[in-house]
Amino acid sequence: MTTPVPTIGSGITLFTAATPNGYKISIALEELKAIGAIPSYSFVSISFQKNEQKSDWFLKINPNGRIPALVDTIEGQVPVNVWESASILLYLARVYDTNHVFHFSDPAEEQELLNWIFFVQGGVGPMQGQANHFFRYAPEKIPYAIKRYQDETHRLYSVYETRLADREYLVGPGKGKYTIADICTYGWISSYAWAGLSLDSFPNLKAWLERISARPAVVLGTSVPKSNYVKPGDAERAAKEASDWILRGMGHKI
Ligand SMILES: N[C@@H](CCC(=O)N[C@@H](CS)C(=O)NCC(=O)O)C(=O)O
Repeated sequence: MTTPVPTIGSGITLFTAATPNGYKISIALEELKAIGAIPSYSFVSISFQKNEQKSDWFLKINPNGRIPALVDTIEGQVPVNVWESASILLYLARVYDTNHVFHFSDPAEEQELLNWIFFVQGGVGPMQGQANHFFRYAPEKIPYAIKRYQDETHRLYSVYETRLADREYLVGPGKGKYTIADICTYGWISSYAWAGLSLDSFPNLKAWLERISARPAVVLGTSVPKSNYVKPGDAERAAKEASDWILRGMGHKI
C-alpha cells in the first residue's frame, strides 16, 4: 500500500488526525509553544478514508499504522520516530519541558503522573474506543456490547470523579498542577458524547473538562487538524464515513 510520501523538514513533524489521541499531541505542542519551549511544529493530516496510516512510508514511522506519530529531526542527529500518544507526551516532556512546567522534577510526583497516564492508556482509551465502535460504527447494534463498554467507561470515569473531589488537576500537591497527565486524559473525556456517554453523574470531572477546554492552547490544539464533525445533527454522516473505513480495514466489503 503506497500513498505519496510527505516531505519531512527539520524540527517536529506530527502525523495526526482529528481524534482524541491525535489532539493529545497537538494540545501538548501548543502548550510547549505557548511557554517558548519549542519555536513551532509542522503537522501532516493523515486520511483514514485513504488508509494513509497503513502506507509503507507511515509504517516505517509507526509500525502499528495508527496516529499519532511524531518525527523529531534535530540537526546533526538521527531523526527520532515517536509513536503511541503517551510515549510522545513523555518524550516531549523529557526533551523540551526541561523546566518541568507540565510534569515534575520530584520522582514521587512524576511517578503519580505515570500512574494516571497508564490508567488512561490501559483503561479509559481502550474501553471508550470500544464503546465508540459498538455505539457508532458496528454494522449491527449489539446491546450487550454497547452496555458493557459504556458501563465500564462510566466506571472508570467514577475513578476520576473521586480523584477530582478536592483538586483541580489529576496530579501534584495541593489542588494539583496541569500536566501531561491531564492532557492525555482530556483527549478521551472531551469526546465522551461520541461514545454515547454522559457526564451528568460526574460534576467534578465536568468542571475539570471545562477548566481545561478554556485554555488557549487547548482551543488551538483541537483544531490541528480541524474536525469535519461539525454539529450534533451531523453525527450520523460522520459515523457512517468512519464506519466505512473501519469496516473496510476489517476486511468487510463496503
Ligand atoms: N494506543 C494508541 C492508539 C492509537 C489509535 O488507536 N489511533 C487511532 C485514532 S484515535 C487510529 O489511528 N486509527 C486508525 C486505524 O485504526 O487504522 C495511542 O495512544 O496512540
